[in-house]
Amino acid sequence: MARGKYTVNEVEERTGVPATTLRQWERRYGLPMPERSDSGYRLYGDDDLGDIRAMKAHVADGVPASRAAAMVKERAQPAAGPRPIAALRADLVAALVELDDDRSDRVLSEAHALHTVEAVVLDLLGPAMVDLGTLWHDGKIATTTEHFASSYVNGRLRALLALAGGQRGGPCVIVACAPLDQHELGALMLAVILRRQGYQVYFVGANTPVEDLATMARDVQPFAVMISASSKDAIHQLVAKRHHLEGIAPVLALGGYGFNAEPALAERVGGRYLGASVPEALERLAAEVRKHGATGAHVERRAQADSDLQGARE
Ligand code: B12
Repeated sequence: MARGKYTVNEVEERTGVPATTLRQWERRYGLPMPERSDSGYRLYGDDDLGDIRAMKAHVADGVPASRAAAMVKERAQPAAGPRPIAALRADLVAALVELDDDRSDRVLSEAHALHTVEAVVLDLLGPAMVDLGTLWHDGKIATTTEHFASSYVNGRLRALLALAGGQRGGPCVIVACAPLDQHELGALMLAVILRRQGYQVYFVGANTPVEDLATMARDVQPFAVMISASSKDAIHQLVAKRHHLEGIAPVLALGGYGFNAEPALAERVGGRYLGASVPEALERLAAEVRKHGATGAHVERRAQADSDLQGARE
């Protein structure tokens, strides 16, 4: 027998929550999720009524609707161990959609208490950005909301990058985005994880001119230059200027949304596509480090340059 027995108007009458609000809660927070009749009408059950009343009470107490929905869902689930990343991700997305940075901070504090930095970065912040991108792409959130969320996540990632320290002894890597590419969050995530693995990372960020990148590489002598590109346009910028990238470092690694869609384009830039997932990319990078035995050479060269400079100053 079907669980749903009340139409949306009947639920409005019984709970006092307007039908428009019920549909909004469903669209935004997935609560309640009524069944549908054969002709597509919403049919609510007694459990749904209970959830709606609980939600209404929380909202009347001043709890933001997204948090209220999360509280009702939590209550509906049997008490279990730590909240999984997927639940935290939904909560973070809801908080950012509400432009609520205090609540976003609380979700992230919980995430850091329960999970590794790698998991928070790659399984929570990254997918949350993709969720927000989908909401924006589908016209469900405003551009200002997407910018707010990007800027919030950017701030958190930069804090993590700073916390990971300078790692001056490790193999040196420059992380940059392709020319005209403003998407730097993926590259920033990569930079955080690289530092935590002991690499000495120079994070250059968005929209980096290739000529300047080549100049910088001559100066800091990196073991790898890692470039992120999120679109075909950005990749075409790299292809057009590929002569500046030749021999820029023992490893020229390419990645990001654009290369994930078409890995073969990496060859046209003269570099190597390391894979869509950061752990996979880092495994391949580590294999290159071992193959070149380059850590020492590059680090020593840099140390020599530093001490020459020091000598010149004395
Ligand atoms: C946030 C965002 C923005 C923000 C960026 C803010 C910032 N400071 O970074 C802003 C508002 C600036 C923006 C602008 C635009 N955006 Co935008 N944006 C996004 C969004 C929502 C999230 C991007 C993100 O952070 N993803 C999460 C990270 C984790 O994923 P990632 O970048 O792929 O990175 C992962 C891996 O690829 C890997 N990785 C990344 N780099 C590298 C490098 C190496 C070497 C390696 C090994 C691995 C690696 O590590 C990361 C972690 O897993 C995406 C949607 C999406 N689905 O991604 C659209 C998206 C990327 N944007 C898109 C578009 C079209 C635009 C605009 C053209 C929109 C416009 N009309 O103005 C402009 C372009 C601006 C420009 N010149 O670059 C499209 C791109 C489509 C395409 N391929 O051409 C997307 C996919 C949205 C869509 N579905 O249409 N955007």
